Amino acid sequence: MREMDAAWQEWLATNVSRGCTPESMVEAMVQAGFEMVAAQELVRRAASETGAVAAVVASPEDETRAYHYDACPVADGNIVRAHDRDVKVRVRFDRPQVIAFDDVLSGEECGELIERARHRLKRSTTVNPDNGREDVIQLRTSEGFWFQRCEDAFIERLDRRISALMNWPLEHGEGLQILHYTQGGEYRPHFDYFPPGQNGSVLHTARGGQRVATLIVYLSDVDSGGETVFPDAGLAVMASQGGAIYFRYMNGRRQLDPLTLHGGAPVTGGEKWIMTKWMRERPYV
Ligand code: PD2
Ligand code: ZN
Repeated sequence: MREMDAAWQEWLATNVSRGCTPESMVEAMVQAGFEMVAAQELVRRAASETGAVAAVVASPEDETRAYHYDACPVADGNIVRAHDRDVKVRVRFDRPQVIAFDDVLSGEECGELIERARHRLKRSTTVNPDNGREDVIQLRTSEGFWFQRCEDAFIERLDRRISALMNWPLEHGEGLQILHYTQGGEYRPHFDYFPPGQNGSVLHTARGGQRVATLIVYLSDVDSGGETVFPDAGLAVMASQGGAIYFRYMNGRRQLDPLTLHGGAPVTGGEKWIMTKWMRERPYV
């Protein structure tokens, strides 16, 4: 494990004064062989020594403390105006922060997304925690297709609507992903954030930082099964065409909420189509 020396001290001081983000410095140090917790503490100290704002780096105490539920960015109210559409709020859940919506997409929009993706699907992957590679595994049995952010006028309209609904900048969003599950298809419980301290996460957070929130839009009804489940919160949300579920797992202190463990239950009748949007803490470019 790498140790602090004069060269790293100077590197830290220079980068803090240049205005580098704490996150990017921690990432570079982890890649160079520092332990995550040690790197966070060293960056925090360097930032406070030079008078920079240190609060943006979670201190080790913050990491071990219970998750702090700060204000959710999604607008209050029964209806949220999202760019070009009024979206109905069905359920708000505080711990974890989960919101279920109706009418995020019209039936025609759902149909168009399915038809555009249907012939371009590839078996879904998950991030290997050790090396960051994308592996095909039995825990995730769906097929997917990615649209580039704002790749044409139709996709741009949806990207803008979703960014407005999540109240998070468009540029911080990954592309829209379409997922298709056939009978028996499932996604076993997992976190959408990249677990800190795993080598594989370093690669995936280098672009845009950590994921902060997810929106899953249901493009189809499902005859039976296929609900999105939060096993530690005792919550299940049924798929309903055009509806969506939002959940937020990173707060302003950069803590991550373990109660957002979630999965896609096995589809036991019919098929399931969804679309996901993952938002990052910084621009995803
Ligand atoms: O298909 C789902 O309901 C589901 C559940 C949990 C999808 C994802 N996670 C995902 O794509 O991350
Ligand atoms: Zn997920």
